Amino acid sequence: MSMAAGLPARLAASGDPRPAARIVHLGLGAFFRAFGCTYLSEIGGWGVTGVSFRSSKVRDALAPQDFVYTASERGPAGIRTQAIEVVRDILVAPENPQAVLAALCAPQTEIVTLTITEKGYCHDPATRQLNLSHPDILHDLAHTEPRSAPGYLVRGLAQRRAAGLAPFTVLSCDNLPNNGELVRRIILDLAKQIDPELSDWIDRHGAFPSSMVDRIVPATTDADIRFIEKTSGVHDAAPVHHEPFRQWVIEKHFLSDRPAFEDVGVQMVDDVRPFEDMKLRMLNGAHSALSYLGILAGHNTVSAAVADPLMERYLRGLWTYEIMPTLQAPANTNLCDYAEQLLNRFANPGIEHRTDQIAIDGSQKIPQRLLDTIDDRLAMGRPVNRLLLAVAGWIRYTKGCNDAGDQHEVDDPLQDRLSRAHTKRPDQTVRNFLSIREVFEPAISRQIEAQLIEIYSGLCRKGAKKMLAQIER
Ligand code: CS2
Repeated sequence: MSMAAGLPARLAASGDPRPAARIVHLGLGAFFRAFGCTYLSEIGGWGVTGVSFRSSKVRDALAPQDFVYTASERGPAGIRTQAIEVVRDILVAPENPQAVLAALCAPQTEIVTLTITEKGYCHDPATRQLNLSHPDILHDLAHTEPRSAPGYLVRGLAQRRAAGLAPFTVLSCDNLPNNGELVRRIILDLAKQIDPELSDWIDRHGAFPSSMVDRIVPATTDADIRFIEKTSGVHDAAPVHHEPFRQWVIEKHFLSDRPAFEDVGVQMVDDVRPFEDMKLRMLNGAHSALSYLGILAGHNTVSAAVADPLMERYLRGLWTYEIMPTLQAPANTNLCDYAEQLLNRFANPGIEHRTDQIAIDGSQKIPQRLLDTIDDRLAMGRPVNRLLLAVAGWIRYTKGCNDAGDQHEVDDPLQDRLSRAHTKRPDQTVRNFLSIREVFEPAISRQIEAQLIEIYSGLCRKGAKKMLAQIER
């Protein structure tokens, strides 16, 4: 351990040759650093230019250590830490939009990967259409220096076209169904507003493979930074940690050269949908349910929530009776085994995954995580009571306090609308929520109204624990 003036040495590059940046990643947060970058690190030859849309925090932390950071796997077998050297630069979009456009337009940029979160697509979660009155989209229509991720993609593609370059492949890695098709439509719709010929060019020459991504990555805390310092003697200002499990399923459709994904266990498929539906509904749907009901019942982490026998029983029922019957199992996958594996992953004591981290942006997550499943169940004429308890849990959570009366922040792009929807009368509150068109489509609202009012009223009166205990009756 090298110490200068009592301080641990700063993490630095190993000195091995580092790959040139051929991928631009929009939205470089802990998830992609602990997921995509670990795959790329094993594949070799593909470096990444990261882009941050809001804060300069990750860039400021990583620039002094040459964008090298540690990724620690925490699982039953202990902790395994590796240095990841694939990130070559991080650009902070609001500081220098031209630098981001230049990276997108660089001839060596072949792929643009995205983890911009659900709200980054500037679409209506219920209809999955670009929201043309979104303030960032209005801005991007009027200015050539964009603010939104779709704006950067469209302006970047426009510059490539003008320079006589081929488009880049756009690879969405967000938890949205059909994420490739979604980003394609959003880009084409925005491009059409700017220049219909540009939209045609992108449609003819672009590629938008969908992908399913999966690894549980909690937010990094100061304690994690101290832990790395204590165990390795090196100061890493922005380490990431993650569970051992990872799964990446990508559609084969790329424009040009791409990393040899299959060499490191990535599944390259023709149709990612069965994988996406399984993961979004079973993992993310359960995550959202556990997070809202868990917060109401006083559980701060996913592992604490699943250690509660009421929660575990509810979760098993949710998967077995309400979610799994809506799914077509992907090739070589047994849904019961998948559920069992999920429960083990959620219980991982090495991963402190906060329920309030998952609770963020519920209005953007509920449609694909819970409402699509409810829609399918209703079409089958089958019960949806556990799914509705999760939706009711979200509504109750957005009141800003748990069952014990402890206050919490609600972080959501529709936050004002959500807090205005709360009234003293549970039935009116539910009606107000169901009329939020960005989240609930009218057809589904009509069908679930009466039962949701009943469950939500019960949740307000009795609390989450009692509702979890009686849900099967
Ligand atoms: C979580 C996901 O924060 C959330 O909403 O449900 O980030 C989840 O941990 C990942 O999708 C796991 O792959």
